[in-house]
Amino acid sequence: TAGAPIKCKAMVARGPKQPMVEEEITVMPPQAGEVRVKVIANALCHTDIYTLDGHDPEGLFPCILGHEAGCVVESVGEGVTSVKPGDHVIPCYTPQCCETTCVFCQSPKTNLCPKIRGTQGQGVMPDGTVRFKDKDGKDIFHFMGCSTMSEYTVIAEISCAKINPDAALEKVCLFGCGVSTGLGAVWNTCKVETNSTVAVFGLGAVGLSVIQGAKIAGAIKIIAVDVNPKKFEIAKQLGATDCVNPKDIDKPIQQHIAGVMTQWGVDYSFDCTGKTEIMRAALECCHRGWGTSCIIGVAASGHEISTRPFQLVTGRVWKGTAFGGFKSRSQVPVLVERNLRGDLDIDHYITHRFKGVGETNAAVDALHSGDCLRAVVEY
Ligand code: NAD
Ligand code: AHE
Ligand code: ZN
Repeated sequence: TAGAPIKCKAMVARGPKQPMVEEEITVMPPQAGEVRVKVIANALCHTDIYTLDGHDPEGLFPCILGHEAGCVVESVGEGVTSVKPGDHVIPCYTPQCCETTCVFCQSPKTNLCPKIRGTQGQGVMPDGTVRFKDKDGKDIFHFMGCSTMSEYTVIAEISCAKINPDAALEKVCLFGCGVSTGLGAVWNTCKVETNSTVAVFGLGAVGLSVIQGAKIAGAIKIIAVDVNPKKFEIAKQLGATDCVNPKDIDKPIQQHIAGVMTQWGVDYSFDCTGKTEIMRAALECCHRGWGTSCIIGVAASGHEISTRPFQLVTGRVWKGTAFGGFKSRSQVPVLVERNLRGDLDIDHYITHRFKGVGETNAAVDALHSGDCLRAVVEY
């Protein structure tokens, strides 16, 4: 049953473009259909920084960011049946209500359960209120239904993926966002086939997991594109066959890929940069007649994509993905099992480790350094 309020440390984002502030906050008990969790480790994703930097049209302040975490259930609210105190869970910003009346959960075509999306975007729990109070008793907003830059947080039961407790939470937290997204974009959203050719733009953890997923899917040519050549070594280790820096090419990168590196373009391409001009290049380097380009990157508020409609008339397909199309509560535990069995390694993404929630700003600095794939902060 739900307990008393908990006082703990959290990083509060007070406003856009400001460092987060370590504060003592109060985390209220979970209400009906909610779960209070102790966060064991949180990894930074570029999307946290995008919202902190003021680029998210849904960004609200003050808020507690963070959405890639490994947690242990502390207490549950009324009516919660799928998890109990002590269970290990990964909070998922794409929930899965599994209700027979949810046409999204019932469809194999999507993972976009809309059950709590409205309130999630407003920074509140499904009943319209928050569970976080600052030291003056003022409300702090939630973020992406997770808010894991806090020693304790409250999430909806339908956002909890219950995982095997044998998995190290400070590692498998990565399945909460970036790595799952890249793998799923390849396997679920695009269904990349054996012998396909692939181009990946942006070699952060998301782009590199696209490469890892494409290699597992049997792609024969994987072109890795980044303006930071320091990313090429790990890209090759994960399966990239060719690496290219657009700065070294004297023509638009799409013309180099479709024309020089391949004859007609690639079967599949992925934007993992969030930059709309790169999204265009990714579409335009696709194969005439069938090439499919998948947008994964999140573009800044106000930025829009464009291309000549002729690109689509001549058979290219533009699509996008959220959380790689994975249905969170049923499929995240399967990814964790694959990792435990040793056939889905993710250790290489963790380049930086920090201790204590108060070190989260140092992790942000690391992510900006250009050498960082994932910085994991253990609490
Ligand atoms: P990251 O910052 O670690 O990686 C981005 C990479 O893009 C960097 O290596 C950078 O050097 C490279 N890059 C920047 N400009 C470039 C250019 N002009 N050409 C080629 N490469 C360029 O970020 P990440 O954590 O890997 O996330 C990547 C993107 O995916 C972000 O936009 C993030 O918000 C988004 N994202 C989306 C989902 C989803 O569900 N759709 C999930 C997770 C992350
Ligand atoms: N809030 C932004 C959109 C942000 C966005 O697109 N988020 C991705 C996940 S990024 C994870 O690192 C996503 O899955 N979106 C689907 C959803 O329902 O939020 C905006 O433009 O308003
Ligand atoms: Zn993310």
